[in-house]
Amino acid sequence: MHLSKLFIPITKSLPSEAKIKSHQLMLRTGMIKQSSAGIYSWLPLGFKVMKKIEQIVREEQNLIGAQEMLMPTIQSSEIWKESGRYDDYGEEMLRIKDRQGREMLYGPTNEELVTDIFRSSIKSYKSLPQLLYHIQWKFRDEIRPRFGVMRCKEFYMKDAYSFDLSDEDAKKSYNKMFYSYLKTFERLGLKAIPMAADTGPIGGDLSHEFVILAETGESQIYADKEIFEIDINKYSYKDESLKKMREDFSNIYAATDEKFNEDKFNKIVKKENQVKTKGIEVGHIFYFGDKYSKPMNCLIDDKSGKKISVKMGSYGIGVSRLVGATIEANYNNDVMKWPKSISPFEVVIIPSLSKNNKENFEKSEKIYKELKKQNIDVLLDDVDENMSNKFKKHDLIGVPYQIIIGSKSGNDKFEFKELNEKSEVLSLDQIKTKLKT
Ligand code: 5CA
Repeated sequence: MHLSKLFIPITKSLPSEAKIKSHQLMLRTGMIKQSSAGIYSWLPLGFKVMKKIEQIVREEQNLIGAQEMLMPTIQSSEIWKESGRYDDYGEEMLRIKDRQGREMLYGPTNEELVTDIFRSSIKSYKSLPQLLYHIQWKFRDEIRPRFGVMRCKEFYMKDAYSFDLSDEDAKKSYNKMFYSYLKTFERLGLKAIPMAADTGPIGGDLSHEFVILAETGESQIYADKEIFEIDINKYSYKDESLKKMREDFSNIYAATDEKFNEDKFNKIVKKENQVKTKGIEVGHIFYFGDKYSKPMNCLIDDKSGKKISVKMGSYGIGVSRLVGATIEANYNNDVMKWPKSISPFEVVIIPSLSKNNKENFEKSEKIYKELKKQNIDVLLDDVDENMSNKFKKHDLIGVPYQIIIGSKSGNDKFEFKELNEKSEVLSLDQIKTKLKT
């Protein structure tokens, strides 16, 4: 892509309504545009990053055998009345009437709808376990939408639902998802810590929030610093290993505000290990047994032919929130550096075009074509602007690698720079190898 053709409305000024760095950066680089309070359009740059995050989330879900589907955004109130949540959900639910006067709603989550789908087709323990997910827009009429995509009314979420015969099997599904989340966040370049959490309107008595540390986070967290040192790669998807992983995590104190117990914290965590800080919740998993299946009459035959309520859990990842959370974790001293796995482009070519430097321009075009041939997603900054402005702009766009065509580049060697690192002069083959590793 040539920068001059890219729809990327960069603004110089700092938007006054934006209080945290992710919101500021996303508005400044034209990743999003507010449409109304808590509702955003995703412009090409932001959309590209969000889609890359979505794809990683999808791949990790598929890896554990979760099956992708797509449920609608608009739901009927009937099923919510069956579960008893229609009234409980309160004003956060956007309620709508269709032309026949039927009560509809914009789904804030999908426990009811997926239970309805499941009960209409699965009747026997033989079809269990099942793990279904979709990635779909949700709507919650938040009283105070803020911080850009972090807390908005309309947001993009991956939500998965597990169906099992027994509590014991259901805990296995929970553990599998727990580990899958750790792997997902690791691929996104984030260190997410699972914390015992409250279950709120979703319900149940087992729940973990996955939180990344950030001063601007809305969750207050308390943890033993040892939890940050657990190496997740020593576990695997085998049931025994997953059980061990859960034990390892639950043996070290980590809790959000609602679950925090000061006496317990002081008693079991050494003073020098105590971490009290803020974090961003990027995922939340729940085990709630038959909270929905019972009132909704979602029954299956067990091995002896007895009808029992299926045991369910639900598992959410805030895909759109993750764009903001990744910025909070990686934007420092006016420089944004996207993790390679989700960067909007793999590399940017920045030629010095002062006095209409034709030679540099042609050189850049040649490199651009070469990299494209190799399937490298490359951005070429063909805008006629001085280098200092260009660098400032690219510090914001945050593509992690730059090829700078200026005084340090020769005919077949080019200045190559990783953001926040020193540059080196390399051949195009060396650059390709660097980008591929
Ligand atoms: N049904 C369950 C699990 S699928 C559920 O809805 N869980 S949740 O309420 O915790 O939401 C899941 C994730 O969505 C959260 O961890 C968070 O990352 C994201 N999320 C929730 N509310 C918002 C919001 N208002 N704006 C942006 N992201 C949100």
